[in-house]
Amino acid sequence: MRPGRIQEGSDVKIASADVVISSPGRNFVTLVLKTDDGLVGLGDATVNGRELAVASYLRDHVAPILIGRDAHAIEDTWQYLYRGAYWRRGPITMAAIAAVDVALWDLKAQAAGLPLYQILGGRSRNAIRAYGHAYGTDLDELTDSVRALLEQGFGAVRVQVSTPGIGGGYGVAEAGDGGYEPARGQRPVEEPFDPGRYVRSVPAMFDKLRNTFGPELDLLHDVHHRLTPIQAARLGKSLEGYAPYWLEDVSPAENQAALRLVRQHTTVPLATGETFNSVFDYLQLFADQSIDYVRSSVTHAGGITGLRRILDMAAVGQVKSAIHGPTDVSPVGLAAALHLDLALHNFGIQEFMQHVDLTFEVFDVGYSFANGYFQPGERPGLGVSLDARAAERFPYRAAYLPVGRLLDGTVHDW
Ligand code: EZ4
Ligand code: CO
Repeated sequence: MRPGRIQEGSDVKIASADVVISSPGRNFVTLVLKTDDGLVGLGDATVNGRELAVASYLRDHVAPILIGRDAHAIEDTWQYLYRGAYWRRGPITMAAIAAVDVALWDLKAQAAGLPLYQILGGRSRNAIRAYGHAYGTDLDELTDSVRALLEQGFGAVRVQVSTPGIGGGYGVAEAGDGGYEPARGQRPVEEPFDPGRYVRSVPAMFDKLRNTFGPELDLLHDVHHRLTPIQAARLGKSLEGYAPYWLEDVSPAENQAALRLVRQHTTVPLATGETFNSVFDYLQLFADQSIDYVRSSVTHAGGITGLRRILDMAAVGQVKSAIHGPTDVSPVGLAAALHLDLALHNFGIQEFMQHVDLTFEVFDVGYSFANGYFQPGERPGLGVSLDARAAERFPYRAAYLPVGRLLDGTVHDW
């Protein structure tokens, strides 16, 4: 035996690694791995507004070293890309690793002839509860938007409304846009924000919705990193009577101590982590018991291998999953989330923002949604395929998320 080399891997090798960038409704970066015995595995590597950076990372630096590797050695490949690069973590690196990881899980499950959730441990539940996105430029529009989701069967709804006197607002679509986000334009648009007016307006939103829809509906709200810890603590206290399901990203969460302060002042459940990409981003949050839900996506947190590591650690402190599922996570990334959701013990809820119809001209999916719940489907692997010829009809278009500014012009969190 040659020291330092794994000799007895499977004899299935990675034969090719291609990156497909397409924009059926919004930009997606998809890694396509083929094995020498003819299977095709897919991984999502989409980083919203930075798509070409992760595509280059994969094409220029990862694809060449994947060819010829054992297609079944998932953990070894994960560690090889993570430790082997020397430069660890960060959203671009971890999205690239995620794409490789998910494509390898897809291949392994296909080779076994099983849907991926079976390889991850099998069902821990019958179905996957999801929350939808409601929004409005005023409370009446928001109420109509919630009603539309109730008609689709959702029992949990994220609610966002424009701040009176400011307009716009995170999570609120412009008229005729057909949905908030995707990012758009050759340059970021700039949006105003005022913390005082915002914090005063949110209780009025919850008041209206609780009065209209009663106590049973689960109401979620995303602050999108915009408050200081003490502002966030005050907002949490002011909402307790309305029993929100959670407040998300109340303050910029790279300051992990901030959430300890918020926690000391409110019993409103807290969710964070969609911008995180590693278990190390969560260590203090878990140690302090300052969050209730992990919001990382499979796509941005090192794939199934990376996210499962985070969620197993979360489980020790009764923290649950709430896997990120915006439209900038592709159907491949969403399918990976759904297989993990079904298999995890500490599942909480799954985000479902709903891709536009155009997206499904490129991606054929085996998952389904009905009456507020998802099923990942019973196709072998992830259950998603990509039509490469259709993808060519939708070339990349530069598109950026907005930049936020306070009313005096200071750059703020968006
Ligand atoms: O703004 O995915 O909870 N969901 C979110 C998302 C994020 C986008 C950023 O790319 O906050 O909609
Ligand atoms: Co969010």
